Amino acid sequence: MSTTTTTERTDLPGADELRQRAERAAQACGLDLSAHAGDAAGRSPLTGSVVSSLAWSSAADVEAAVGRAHAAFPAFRDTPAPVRGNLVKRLGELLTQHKADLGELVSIEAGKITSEALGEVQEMIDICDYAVGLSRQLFGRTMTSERPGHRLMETWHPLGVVGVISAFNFPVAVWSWNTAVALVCGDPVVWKPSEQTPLCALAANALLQRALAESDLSPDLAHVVLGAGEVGQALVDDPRVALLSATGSTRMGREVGPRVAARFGRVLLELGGNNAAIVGPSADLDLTTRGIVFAAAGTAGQRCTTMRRVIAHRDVVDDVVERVGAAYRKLPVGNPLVEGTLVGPLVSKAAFEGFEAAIEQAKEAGGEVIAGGARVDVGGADAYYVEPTVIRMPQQSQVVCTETFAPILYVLDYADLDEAIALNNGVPQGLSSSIFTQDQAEAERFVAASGSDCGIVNVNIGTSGAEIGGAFGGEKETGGGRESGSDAWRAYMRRATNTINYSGELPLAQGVTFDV
Ligand code: UN1
Repeated sequence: MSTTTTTERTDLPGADELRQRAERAAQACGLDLSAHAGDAAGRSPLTGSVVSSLAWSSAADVEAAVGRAHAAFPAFRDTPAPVRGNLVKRLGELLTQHKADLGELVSIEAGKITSEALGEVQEMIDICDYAVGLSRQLFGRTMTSERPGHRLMETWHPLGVVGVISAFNFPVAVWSWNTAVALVCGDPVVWKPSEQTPLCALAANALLQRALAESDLSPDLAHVVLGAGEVGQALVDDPRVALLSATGSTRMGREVGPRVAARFGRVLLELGGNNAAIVGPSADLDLTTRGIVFAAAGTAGQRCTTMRRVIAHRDVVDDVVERVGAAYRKLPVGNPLVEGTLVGPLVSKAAFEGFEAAIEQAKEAGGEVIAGGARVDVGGADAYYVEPTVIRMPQQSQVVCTETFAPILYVLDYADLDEAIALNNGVPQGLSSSIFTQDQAEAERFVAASGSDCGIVNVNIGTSGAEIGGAFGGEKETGGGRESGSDAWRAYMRRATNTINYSGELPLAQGVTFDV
């Protein structure tokens, strides 16, 4: 049964119109498309039609970009942090001005519904605001010394070139988390976006280039390199890239992490998630249902924070399944550019195949499909729209422990909270988690050290849609990195510990004597 409910949702723009819309939006952001023309075809997941023909970079181009960024570093390092903050302030203003343009590109290249695409640009504006404030708050500590007439202090200094590798699902926001913070910290950025979303990346970078020019700063402080394997590898292996911040699959992180470590570079990894919500017996089930449906079906299940598992108490599991199933059957799937659509396309054929295979495996493991499960006939043969799917599972089998980047929600049940927490933690990934409960003791147990083992632990809210003010990232196979707010900025700077002796004597630490 198809869940599409209106013709607008099935009437997608033709190939020419879609391409024109993408080009207009990119040009409105100041992108000179002719300067990037080439033969790599970029396709929109809305219909599978070509929306860009761009030149991909070579490994030599990456080397040159890193070289120019590296050469621009010393002057930028010496630019006062609040002046660097002014640059980011200007970027935030330009993003505000071009929110609709960039949002449209995000919809066209990543397939997000308009509201979520605009939300992504808002997230960029928010991190710029945050970073501007941060530019006056790159605080170090002072410590008491064990020696008389001495003082200990920490100073934080710019690190060097930051390499950013980002994924299709947050094609511009993840860059902005890294870039806004890196820039106030005094670091140039070289960015390899997803091959799926090159126009978004070039358009966002065009806005930053404009902010740089207006701030009389070097254009070499920001570069985009387009391409796949060899381009990413060149960035990973370049010893001048002081920090590599990579978002993507656990498989990618397993490769990138050791390579950067082998050259003693720093790495910040934001990898897979397999996020669960526990639903306690006291949960407000109206709120819970809304929280689950947004987190599990929103963005067509393609956030790393997407809710993939519900672990509901035996007393409420049937009710939860019924409510979530009913909500899923009404979800409008289709053209993400029209108002009212809540679920856009999957990004690719491979994503669709992963969706189908996971449903088959779940059925083999005893799963019962409660809602969804089928492809929706929208956008033609080269577009992959699916019904968000709920599957009741008898236990946490292999397929449930695997991240499938599609809107599949597995429902498990539990008898006591310890069991629920063990299920929450019983997967290799550790990004996000939540509990829906009105029992304060349950909530406290979930957020305590012996509760959820994830980097994000929420109460009465879904697993996705984090604000930029907190540190974002997770544990275990999620990679351990933290981006965005709180003190995540420290990853983008180097710390020096200074001991200042104003005593006129030379007492040694630990009481050591060494008289010469
Ligand atoms: C991602 O899916 O890679 O918390 C990032 C969220 C968003 C960011 C997701 N603010 O869902």
